Amino acid sequence: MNKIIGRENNNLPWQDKPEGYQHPVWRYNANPIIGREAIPTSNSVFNSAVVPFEGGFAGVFRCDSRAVTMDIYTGFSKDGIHWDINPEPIEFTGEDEEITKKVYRYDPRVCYMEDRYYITWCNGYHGPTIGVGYTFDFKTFVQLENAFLPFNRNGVLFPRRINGKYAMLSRPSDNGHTPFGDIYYSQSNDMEYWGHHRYVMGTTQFEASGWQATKIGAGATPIETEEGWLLIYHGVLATCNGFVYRMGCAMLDIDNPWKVKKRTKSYILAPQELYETTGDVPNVIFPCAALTDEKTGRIAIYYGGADTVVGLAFTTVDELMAAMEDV
Ligand code: BMA
Repeated sequence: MNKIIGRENNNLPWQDKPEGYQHPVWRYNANPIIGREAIPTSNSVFNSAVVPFEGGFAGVFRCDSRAVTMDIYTGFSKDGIHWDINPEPIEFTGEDEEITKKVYRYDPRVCYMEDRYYITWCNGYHGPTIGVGYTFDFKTFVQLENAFLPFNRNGVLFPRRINGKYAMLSRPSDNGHTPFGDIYYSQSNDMEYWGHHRYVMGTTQFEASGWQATKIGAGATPIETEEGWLLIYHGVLATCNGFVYRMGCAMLDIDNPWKVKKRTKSYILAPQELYETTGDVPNVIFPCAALTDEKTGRIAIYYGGADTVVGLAFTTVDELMAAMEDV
C-alpha cells in the first residue's frame, strides 16, 4: 500500500467501491450530502471544506444567499455526512478594517497546521484574491492579510511547513470567468508576505487531455504520502455550452512541490449524476477538501455539485496512484 503520512481517522465516512465499478473515484450512494437550502437563507451550499475536529468533524461552507451573495459559514458533524450549518456567517476580527471589511467570500479551504485551523478563501478586495484567517475552535476567527494581489483564486495551503516555510498553491486569474489559469506555488515566513513564486503546472494540450485544457486550480489541502504531495485539483474545458469542471490529481515532489512527478491524463470524477449536471451552474464538480486515514489509505473527497449542493466521493491513495502517469 502507498502510505499516507498523517493521522489515523477511524470514523472517516466511507463506503466500499461498488462491485464491478471500473473507475478510481466512486460517489457516496446517498449524495448529495448537503442540499441547497441547508440554512434558511441559502440559495445553494457547495464548494466547501471539512476537517476532523473534536472526535467528529468541522467545516467551512460556502452558502450563497437568496439575494445571491457569497459568504462562508461554519458547520459541525459527528459522521462527516450529516451536517449542522450555523445560519450566521463567520465573523472575523483582524487588525485592519480595510482587509476585514466583507465584500464577498467563497470557495473556502481548511487546513490544520501546527496548533490551529487555517482557512483560505476567495476574498473580494477590488476583485478576487486569497483571504487568509485562522481559528482554534470554529467559534472565533482571526483574519490576516490577503495573501496576494488581485486577481487570484483557489488558494490552498500545505498542511506543514516545507523547508521551514509556510507554503501555498494559488491560481492567478482575472476579474471574471477566467478563460485561463495555471497553478503556482508561493512560500512565506509569517503567513503575511508571500514570495519565492514557482510555476507548478498548467493546462494541457486539448488533443492530449481535453478536460483540463482551459484552466486548472488546486482543490483539497495536499495529502502527504511516501511518494510526495498528492494534490486533488479541478480541470476545466470551455465548451460551446460553457465551462465543464472535472476532477484530477497529481503527485508533487515532497521538498520541492513545484516539481510535478505524476499527473492524471484521464479525469478521476466528472459531472454525470443529475446533481452535478443540473443546478445553478451545470456540469461542475469542484473539490475543496479530502479527509484521509493513514491506516487504511482511504480518502473521502468533498466537492461542490453544479454550484448548488455538496457531494461526497471515495477513493484510496492506491487508486489515485494507479490513475496517474509519470510527467
Ligand atoms: C469558478 C468559481 C467556483 C465555481 C466555478 C463554476 O470560477 O466561481 O466557485 O464553482 O467557477 O461556476
